[in-house]
Amino acid sequence: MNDLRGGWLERIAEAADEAALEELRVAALGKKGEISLKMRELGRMTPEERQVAGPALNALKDEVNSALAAKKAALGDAALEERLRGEWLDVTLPGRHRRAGTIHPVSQVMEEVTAIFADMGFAVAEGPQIETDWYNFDALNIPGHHPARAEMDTFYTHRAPGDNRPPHVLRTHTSPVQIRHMEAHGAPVRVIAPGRVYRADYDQTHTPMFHQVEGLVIDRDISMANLKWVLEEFFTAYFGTSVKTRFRASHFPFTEPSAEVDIQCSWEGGTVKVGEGDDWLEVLGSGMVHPHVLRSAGVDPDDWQGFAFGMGIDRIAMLKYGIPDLRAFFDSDLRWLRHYGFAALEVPSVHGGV
Ligand code: 2NL
Repeated sequence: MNDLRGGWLERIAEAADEAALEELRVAALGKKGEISLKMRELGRMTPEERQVAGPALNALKDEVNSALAAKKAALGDAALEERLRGEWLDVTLPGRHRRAGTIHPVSQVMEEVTAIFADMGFAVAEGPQIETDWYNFDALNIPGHHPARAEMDTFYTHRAPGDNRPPHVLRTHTSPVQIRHMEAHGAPVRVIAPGRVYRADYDQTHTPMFHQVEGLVIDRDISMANLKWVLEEFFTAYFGTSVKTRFRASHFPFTEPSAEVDIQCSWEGGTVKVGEGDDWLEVLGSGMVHPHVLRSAGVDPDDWQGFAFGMGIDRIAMLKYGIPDLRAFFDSDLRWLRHYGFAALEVPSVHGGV
């Protein structure tokens, strides 16, 4: 009896998993299990023998049953323990950082400028970046010998020998967009033309690709007074309520008369602040559209007149957001944008010279 007991308890203690334990249960206490068969033998014993063997077998059966139950619980605990070790999760770890993209300052300023002119009733016109030299120069009253047309300043597309199509250029301003607009829709006109333009120039204040917004208003009696109001309204909205502007006589082939616009600024320690001080910074060219230009675009200058203006987006972005080197716009990256914290900075500044 003792061998029987020791044997089963030992095997139960050594069972590797629940399946092995179940096999042991069947082998010991199942219908044909060893202990069950022993209990069946009780019937063939004498009453005296049975009085000894009966309680002993019952006790053994109880003991084996509780050993099985205890081992089963232990195996279950061990399995849970094992799973918990594998599925361990450190909820105190910091989250995974996702870097957010930002709108490029030039794009943002384009949107700001567009929104301000939209409030004044201007529509947005768009056109090709590769233009014929007619739309880019001739229609704008820029003669063939003008220095701007020289290959030094303008990117010309390649022409194979014998290809006699008119020369094409990367547009040097967005004026051709407005010529096309006048040609397609006639007068009256109230549009702006924002977009990329190209000039063969590269230093701290010039990049070969930059951004411009031009504006054009044509109607029966549009005057310089309307031009002045629209531009003052624009600068007030863009830079803040108190920026002073100054109109200075100038010359462009496509406008007559012509004026350049300066905004009030101060220079201190090599940085410029817009809207204070006694200095002036040139930001825009403008004038009354030359009759030759209107005629080139199919608009009769005896019936219609108007104003046009052009300004550099990159320049006004630098002024508002304090970016010292124009090249940083185009050959830099997010680290640079973040450095300038691309939200409006308190102190707009550019490099020491303009
Ligand atoms: C500048 C000067 C200017 C214009 C652009 C223009 C367009 C048409 C007709 C007449 Cl369709 N003029 N545009 C006029 C005056 C000046 O730009 O310094 N821009 C940065």
